[in-house]
Amino acid sequence: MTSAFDPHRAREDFPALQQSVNGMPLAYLDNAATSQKPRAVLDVMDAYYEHDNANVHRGIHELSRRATEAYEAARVKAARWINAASADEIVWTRGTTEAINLVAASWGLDNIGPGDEILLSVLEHHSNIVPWQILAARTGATIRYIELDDQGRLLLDDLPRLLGERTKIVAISHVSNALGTVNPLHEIIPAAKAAGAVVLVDGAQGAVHSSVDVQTLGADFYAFSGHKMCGPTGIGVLWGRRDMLERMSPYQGGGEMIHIVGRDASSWAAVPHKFEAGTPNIAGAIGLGAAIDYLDTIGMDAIVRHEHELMAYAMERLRAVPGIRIFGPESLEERSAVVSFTMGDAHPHDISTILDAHGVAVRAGHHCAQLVMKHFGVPATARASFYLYSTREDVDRLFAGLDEVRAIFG
Ligand code: C6P
Repeated sequence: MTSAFDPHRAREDFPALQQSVNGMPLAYLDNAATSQKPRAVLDVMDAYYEHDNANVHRGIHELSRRATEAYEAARVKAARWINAASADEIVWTRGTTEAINLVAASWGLDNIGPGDEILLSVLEHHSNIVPWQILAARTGATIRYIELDDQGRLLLDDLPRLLGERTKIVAISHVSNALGTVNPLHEIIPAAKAAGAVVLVDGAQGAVHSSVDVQTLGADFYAFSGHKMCGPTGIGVLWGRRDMLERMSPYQGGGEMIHIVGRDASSWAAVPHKFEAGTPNIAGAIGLGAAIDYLDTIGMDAIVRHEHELMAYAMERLRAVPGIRIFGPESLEERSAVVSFTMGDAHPHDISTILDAHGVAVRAGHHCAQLVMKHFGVPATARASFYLYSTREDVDRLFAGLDEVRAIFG
């Protein structure tokens, strides 16, 4: 299956990729923001609403039984996707952001106090900074940062100095969304663990482009979003080691997360339901399950190989563009399917607007990573990001658009 992978064939599975934008066939290169959805996912979600729509875990009737079965089957698929020991370790959330907020509010408020330290990196997305800042403000804890080198790689030599007995948690991204840097988790996690810290991995850009095995990774929490890996928006996963989840307080109170409710106090349902108050995103979970099935038919090995080849082609061409500044690691081995760049005096918003006129979609801005922009002394970059259905033709279209940027801005 993997050797026969053809991105042109895969594109046919994605209705949104069949359209023209501004009179040109769409070259969608904003996959780090969100991926397109294959027909298989759209069909499964339609079928759920057309035939099985009911609330889960609440009714004994046929539709509720079907909805519950499909919803819980998706949890098993999500567990398999990251090789979790059990589906009970999969907590459905709205996405990576909510998963991190859940840990900061629940584990954090129970375990962090004045003088404790939270270790982050300058590479982090705002979703893996701001929840910790809120926690630090509430508890009197201090936030420390792993700094970056001039290629946007973590300065790991500083780790022994940064990790100490006060470090209660290390919250680190698997892959940077702004630069594509793949962080060496195999070095960071053992060092954090040796210092006695809990480790959370922001896997929003990690679980999409690589096989994740949380049992060998050694972290305590891993968070990811369905919408970046062919699934719908509004659904994501917090994986937590079962013993951690069992010791944690609930995040929100409401229906579904309780065992018994009394007048003054209540007891909680078992994990993962303890963290899933209220009617969940049932169609979203089922859609993410279908996305995992779809990705399984292609195989992560094929996706990784394809993205690697495409990145090699894109980087070779990009490096030859006059006036371009490319951010992030030079080595493809340290980089995921993302390339951030600026061009001379052209503002990244202008680059994106010109590319859009050519039907090429890239993101421009700070990418919710303002600390990264500050490190490089720029307000924004343009960012092209690839996925399984991206092709060399997409890359060529990007270059044709950049030619025009050069023609306008010199
Ligand atoms: N990055 C991007 O364009 P949510 O929004 O909860 O699904 O994911 C948040 C998030 C957390 N961490 C990382 C590393 C991310 O890349 C993202 C989402 C998108 O780069 C939208 S800002």
